[in-house]
Amino acid sequence: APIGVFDSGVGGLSVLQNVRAELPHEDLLYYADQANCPYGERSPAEIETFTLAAVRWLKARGCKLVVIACNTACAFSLAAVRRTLEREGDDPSCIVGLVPALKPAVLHTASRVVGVFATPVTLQGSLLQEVIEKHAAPAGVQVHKVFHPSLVPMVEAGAANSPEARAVLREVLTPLAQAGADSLVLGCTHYPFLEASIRAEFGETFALYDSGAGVARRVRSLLEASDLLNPGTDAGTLRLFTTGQAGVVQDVVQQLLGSAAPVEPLSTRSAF
Ligand code: DGN
Repeated sequence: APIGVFDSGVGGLSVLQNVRAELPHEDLLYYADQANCPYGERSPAEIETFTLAAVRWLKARGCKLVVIACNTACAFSLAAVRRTLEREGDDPSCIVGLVPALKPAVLHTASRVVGVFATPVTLQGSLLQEVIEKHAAPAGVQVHKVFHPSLVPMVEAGAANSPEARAVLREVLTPLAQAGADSLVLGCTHYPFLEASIRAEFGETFALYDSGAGVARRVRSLLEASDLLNPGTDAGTLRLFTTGQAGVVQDVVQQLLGSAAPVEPLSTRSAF
């Protein structure tokens, strides 16, 4: 059975790459909800509806585990999605969520000032608040939250390395550097694709943290614990589906993954 990976768009591919590297023999199904992207400024109720639709679709395609590779979708909705699945008789432990990787940044920062770069929903969400209270506050580490609405659409448009993206990054991250931050948590799964642009503008000013590798290790340990790892030795397959326009998404996927991967259209109605 495959592993399902879900995001509002192509951002979750940054997590998928980590899962693929950790578990190269697993088959993967990727669900990208471009019809509703970006999620960053939507209501928690809307996001929960989209997330449940995606998870149900991936489960209906036989996924043994589903990764919600979207911080925004997890910020308010992760617990609710798990509860709903449980009510429907499904095992909620088959869902893996994620939270901005603030914990390792707090552990390693020398300046004691850390930036979290994510969508407004993620920045206001209860999951990040819990991590701040549990790890940053007791260590006396200052957390600066930063956001810009254009960056997810730019990554979706294949413009992660454009002069426009670099100009936005300069605008958003310069105040952080001035505030003394030495660490930047990429709290949106689209943002690891901006790493080259961040480095081009800021060099080694910030140590960068994202959740991809941690999520991949968690997926491995959950599958091991339930004896669900694929015993085969062939390379796993990858199928990608979008609620948006397959042709457009395919070009961006190729750019981000560095290899051609066909994207199949998915009717939004069939997801409900
Ligand atoms: N990639 C998503 C995240 O990690 O928050 C959100 C992108 C979006 O839809 N704004």
